[in-house]
Amino acid sequence: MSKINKILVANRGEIAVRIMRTCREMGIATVAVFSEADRTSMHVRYADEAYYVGPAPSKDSYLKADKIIEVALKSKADAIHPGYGFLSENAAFARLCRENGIVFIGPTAEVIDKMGDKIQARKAMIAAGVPVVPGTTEAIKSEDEAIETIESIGLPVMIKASAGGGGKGMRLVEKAANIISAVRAARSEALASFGDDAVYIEKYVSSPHHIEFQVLGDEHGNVVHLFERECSIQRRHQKMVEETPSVLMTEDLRYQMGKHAVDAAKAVNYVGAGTIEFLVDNDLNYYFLEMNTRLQVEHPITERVTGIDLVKKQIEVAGGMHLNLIQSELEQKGHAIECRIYAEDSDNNFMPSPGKIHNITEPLGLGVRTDGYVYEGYEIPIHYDPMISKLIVWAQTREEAIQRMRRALYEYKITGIRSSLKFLNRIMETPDFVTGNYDTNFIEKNRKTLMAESVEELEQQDMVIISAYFDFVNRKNKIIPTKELNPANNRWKKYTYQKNFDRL
Ligand code: MV4
Repeated sequence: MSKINKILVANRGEIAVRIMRTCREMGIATVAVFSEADRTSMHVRYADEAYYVGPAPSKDSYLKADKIIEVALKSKADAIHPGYGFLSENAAFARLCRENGIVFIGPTAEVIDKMGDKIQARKAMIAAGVPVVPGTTEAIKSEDEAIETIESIGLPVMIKASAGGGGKGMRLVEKAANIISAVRAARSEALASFGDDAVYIEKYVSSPHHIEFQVLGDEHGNVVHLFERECSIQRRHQKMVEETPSVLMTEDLRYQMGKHAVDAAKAVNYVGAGTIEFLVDNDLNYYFLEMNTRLQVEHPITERVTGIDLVKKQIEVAGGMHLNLIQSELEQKGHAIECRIYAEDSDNNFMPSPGKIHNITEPLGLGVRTDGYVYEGYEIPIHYDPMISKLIVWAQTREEAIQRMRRALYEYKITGIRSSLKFLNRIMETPDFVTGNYDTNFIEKNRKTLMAESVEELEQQDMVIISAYFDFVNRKNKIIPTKELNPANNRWKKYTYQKNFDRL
């Protein structure tokens, strides 16, 4: 047992603030680290102490393991929380913490290593009786071996980098004639990206759902799962919307997958918060895909339906405490949805849109949570992830949660930069989302309607301006007609508000 009194948060942005909020509730002091580009960032303001660690590029600051350890020692932090991204799944960093007597809030370096190697992870899962996608259990040694593999498991297949994950270094092979060139391409891409050219082959699962289970483990061998998250709404391996429970799930399937998620974590003596990713096909067959050994971006929806603070649990078990959770007593209450707000232009090929936040008004009210960090006048740096906020809603039913999300998106205003707010609203209005009839092809399948600017949407934009204007006119108890549909193109006419303003 090690008492944790002070935590260094080796991260930035919304997740750094999220972690520090729990630290504050637990009476734990916080240490921030920041790069040149983050001098005015919210996590620096929020922390009890903050230390400069280097220039703007991540590799010179947030990825500088030695520098971060040095700050932890200097500030007498007992533990380091790595958040997600950056050093969160870096086994060498976890080892370095241990060697310096600092608690790494996460699993052991050995477990990070094992799960980071997708071939090793597959082997461990097979040994634990967890279903994996049919395919090879060793790295492909020769081109002949690749051909033999497709002869035994059939086409199509996916070639994947053992050191990869999250979609990097993947190749789909549909025709036998392409296998050799695909293996070569995957190998060289893997070598270039990860310094390791080991690849393996899996049977291709078409139109799968991405469903993941949250697990928690402690040093005393206790492991529970906190149910699933449906994460199929992604674009280029970038998640946009997550929800729990999954519409696809039955009680029986949840029980089976949950049991396998716990078996997976137990097989590697997992300590901390982790995620078991599954692919689920249309016949509800499910396969272990990979394990993420970190706190995930989408963790708040799990917190909302289970009532458990995942960061608090991470800190407790990292200090050697018992989990104190009993599987049979855990329940999913109601429905939670998360929308990720990116600083990007959804209507212009999702181009990043860094810049200064002119105005931000976040939604409030029943069942709404926002995990963000930007404020009025803040300039979003170009060097990091473009995600600026997460909007999480909860309601008793899925239908009500969707309505609440629409309401919250309506209230959310960000000016000065482009954001994905409009795009998210279109997702909330897409019939396949509303009915829950979607898989990982959702964005591609609904591309046309997701990109179109509907009349309703233009109306809503107009309403934004009108409601702002009402603040003024209401004082004189006078409402001026402010909108008119242009019959020529069915679009709302732009108004000269200034003129009306002058008349008052
Ligand atoms: C697959 C697959 C189909 N069959 N593996 C993409 C991210 C990486 N973690 C694994 N991925 C996939 N692996 C087999 N054998 C389809 C995907 C995939 C995907 C998975 C989850 C969520 C979105 C996805 C989008 C495209 C492809």
